[in-house]
Amino acid sequence: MGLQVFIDGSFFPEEEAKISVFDHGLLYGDGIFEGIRIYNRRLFMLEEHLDRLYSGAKVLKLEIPLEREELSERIRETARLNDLSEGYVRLVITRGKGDLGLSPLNCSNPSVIIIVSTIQIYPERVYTEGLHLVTTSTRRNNPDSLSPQIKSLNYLNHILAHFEVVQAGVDEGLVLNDSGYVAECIVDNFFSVKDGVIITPPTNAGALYGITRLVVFRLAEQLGIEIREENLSLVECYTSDECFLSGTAAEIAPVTHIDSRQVGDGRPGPVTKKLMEAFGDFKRVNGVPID
Ligand code: PXG
Repeated sequence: MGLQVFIDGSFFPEEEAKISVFDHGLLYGDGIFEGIRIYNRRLFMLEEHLDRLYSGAKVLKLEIPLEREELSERIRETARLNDLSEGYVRLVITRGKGDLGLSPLNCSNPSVIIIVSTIQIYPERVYTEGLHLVTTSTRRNNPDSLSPQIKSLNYLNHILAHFEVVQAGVDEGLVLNDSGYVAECIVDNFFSVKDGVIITPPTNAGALYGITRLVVFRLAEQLGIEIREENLSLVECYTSDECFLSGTAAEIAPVTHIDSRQVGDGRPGPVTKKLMEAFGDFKRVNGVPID
């Protein structure tokens, strides 16, 4: 049996899982999403993902048609049905079907889509050897235009940055904000380590309030490693002792080269390795069981 996709209360086989061409998610990118991991038959950090989803919906005046408890139950049901012990949940809320004008007021029924599959965005080797980054000329959205805190269905900013990564022949991009400070990576949060202290850009510098970033804060605290939110310049990144990134798809991954400069000794650093190990343990036992 192929994948079973949840759309608005029913399950459909992957090939038959379709939405209207009049859905404003398609026509205008009007909607939001979450990417959630399943580890060991548990939905990792589910509550935190739902917090972010419902906050984004509130900003966009998007009425999620399911109460939080019911949505949570539907996600568990979809995960069970697809029987993946290790997997990835893509939860999408679109504005729903409307007419060809952009007004969301014409869309009376937002859609809920739940896809459960797998995801791997980097090859295995980067976890032992480290990622090479390039600073992209595409900058993070200015919060005055579209808050980077909203995980919207419009990722064109990130897609343009991704083209630059491909052109440079590297693994990932470092994205700056309008002030020239590091915001984050394209779909990950970014961290620098200097003299044993972890520094990461504050969310008001254009970093998404990442759920894995939150886990990094918790693990650092448990491990007794100081972690601070501060603006990071490129010079500070180049001269870090070590760097790493975090994200639902990436987990925690070492960064060893930025713009053709070697970070530290060019190998994954000790703080990064400690966090990766702690994350490996943490993810096995935390999360909402799908059964
Ligand atoms: N910044 C941005 C812009 C992101 O989109 C993160 C940081 C990391 O946040 P989390 O909460 O995941 O730790 C993201 C996450 C996908 C995909 O399918 C994208 C993300 C996560 C999972 C899958 O491209 N973005």
